[in-house]
Amino acid sequence: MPTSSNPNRPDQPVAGTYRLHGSPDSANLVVRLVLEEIKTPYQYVPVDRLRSEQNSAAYLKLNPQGLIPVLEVPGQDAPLFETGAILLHLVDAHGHLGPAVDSSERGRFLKWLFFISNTLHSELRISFKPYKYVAEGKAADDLSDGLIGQIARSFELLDREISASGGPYLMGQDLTCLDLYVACCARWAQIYRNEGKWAPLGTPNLRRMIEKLEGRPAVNRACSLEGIRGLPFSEPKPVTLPGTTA
Ligand SMILES: N[C@@H](CCC(=O)N[C@@H](CS)C(=O)NCC(=O)O)C(=O)O
Repeated sequence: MPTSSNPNRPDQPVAGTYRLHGSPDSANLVVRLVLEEIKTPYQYVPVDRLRSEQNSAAYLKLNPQGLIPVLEVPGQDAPLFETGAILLHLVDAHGHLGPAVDSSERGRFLKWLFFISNTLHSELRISFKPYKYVAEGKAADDLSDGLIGQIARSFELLDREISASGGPYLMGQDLTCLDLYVACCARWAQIYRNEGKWAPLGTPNLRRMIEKLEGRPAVNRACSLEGIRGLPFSEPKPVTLPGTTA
């Protein structure tokens, strides 16, 4: 099953095909995991963060925030940005990795999707770049450390929810995009500016879930395409490809 059409020529759009704009191990990882699980073709368009390409005039037309990822979706009147919105669109468009609109599980799914996007992912982003908010040095270190304490509490909530749903996933028996999103957050909480601050040791249900994901072929394919080596979630190592440090 082809997963990435015309991967070598992202400058040549293929009609009717998704175009994912991203840089290695950025938030596009979550979208790529979902696209690979859905087994739908897509083109990957690299954004060079070392050259700050996300702030170029061309990229700002796709996402005026200058943030990665963007997904261009055939049939939509504008490119999609915001990871949570992209996931929700893909789940609904493909009827996969999340409950249907009329399902009794839909509300539970939505509340955790918004929690992961609005709280967990947002706090992680600030913990990586506290100097955007306070002076670099002690203030930035304190902010980043304070956030990781809050992030640890969010992972504990998610751990309890996996237990309450019966596991092995957040929604119970079925894998959803929530699990893939949480696993990426667990990855990022252990590396980059957060090295050594948190590990999924006191969250056994979460740990089992991320280890289970590491056995999935689609997860391994997506991670390999992002330049991620080894166990991506339980023993993450930063990627060393260009464009990953900004
Ligand atoms: N709320 C956004 C956050 C996306 C985000 O923070 N992207 C980072 C990469 S992981 C980015 O583009 N950073 C570039 C920059 O800050 O200039 C989403 O969920 O998509």
